[in-house]
Amino acid sequence: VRTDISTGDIARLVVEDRLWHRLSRLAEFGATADGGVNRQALSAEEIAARRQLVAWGTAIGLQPHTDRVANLFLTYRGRDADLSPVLIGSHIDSQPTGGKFDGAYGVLAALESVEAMIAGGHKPRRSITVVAWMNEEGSRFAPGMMGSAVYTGARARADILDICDHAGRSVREELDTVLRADADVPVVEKRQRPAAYLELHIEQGPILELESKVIGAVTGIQGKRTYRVHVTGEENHAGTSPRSVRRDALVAAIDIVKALQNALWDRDDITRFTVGQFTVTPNAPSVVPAKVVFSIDLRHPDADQLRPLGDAVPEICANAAGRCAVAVTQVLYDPPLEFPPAIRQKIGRTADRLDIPWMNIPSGAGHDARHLHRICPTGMIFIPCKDGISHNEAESILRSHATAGASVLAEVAFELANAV
Ligand code: HGY
Ligand code: MN
Ligand code: MN
Repeated sequence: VRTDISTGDIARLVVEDRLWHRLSRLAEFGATADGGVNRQALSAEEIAARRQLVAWGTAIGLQPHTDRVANLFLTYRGRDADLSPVLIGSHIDSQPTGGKFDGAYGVLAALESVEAMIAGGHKPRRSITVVAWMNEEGSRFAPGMMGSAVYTGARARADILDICDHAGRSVREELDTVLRADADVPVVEKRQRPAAYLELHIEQGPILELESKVIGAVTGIQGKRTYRVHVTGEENHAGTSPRSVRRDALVAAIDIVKALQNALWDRDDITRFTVGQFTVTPNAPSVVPAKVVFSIDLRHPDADQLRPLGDAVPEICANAAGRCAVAVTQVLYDPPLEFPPAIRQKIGRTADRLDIPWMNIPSGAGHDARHLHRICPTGMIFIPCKDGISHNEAESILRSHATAGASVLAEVAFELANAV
């Protein structure tokens, strides 16, 4: 057993073919016809993918466990297993038209990192636990980052159990199904804070590619406020009801979205405003829409901008609703955050030591690292994705970049787990 701090010898034990094979294999769970994945949180596809992860982990001696919100953990026991572990991972749930790498890459590269340590007989002082967080994406059950939020105490388990998907299935029901499918995986509630958390992820933006860098040492995550807007009108006959008496929820919702777009437009294109979900009821061609429910995803890197922009949303909606009623509920308010420089600098030094071009980079996308950052020293590592495309079936990465990311993750994770 070697206990010295690795000087790149773990990186050399990362096996590109094994990592790439697993990325391709995991992408089969929920594979879509256009080359992406639809592996939604707590779905049958995700259950199958979990089983595959557990099989890969146990095959190399990792100890699997889960918790009561179906976060999945695979632990490589350290020399001093009583010490708090270093967690490394991401998520395996996807958007409905997701890519093969968002989340899954971070989990599989974490598994590869640990396998490289084991192959070289490198046993760190602290245990290293590979983690797949439940429902990061929040597309089936909103809000996202549910598993890491409950794990870190940002949300109470009781608060998420009755959240339902479009089909009316609740988190409670689906959690039961997942935990029954994993009946052979012990359910263990968190005993202690992690010593540190590292998340490797694709950038989901174009900067690394444009700057010809392979590794991003992530400085922080921009702020995000999400809302659900209910516009209520009155269904009526499309052929007989005069415009003068209509209360058309769709027309009102369009006016509201246009008013929001105008109010949130900024010259330097920093603000991110998205209406991604938009449902019309009864959604019948000859019925004046009675109800529209739509989502708002508002992001900004500056807390002093995000606050007033978000605070103005309810009034903008009310002023543009015409004769319809409108109700605006804020679903979450995550302020911008900055990761501790110490871990970020370790990432940069490791990339230098491995002779991999790197840069500091902010994250426009949200990640479970947001929640871990509140309870332990946390860092994120990015690799490029082609044209910065993500949340899209065309999402793709280079094999060499996948390996580079796993190499940096393995070295930094080992160093953190060996720190005295
Ligand atoms: O939406 C996000 O930022 C994350 O990719 N789910
Ligand atoms: Mn992700
Ligand atoms: Mn995502």
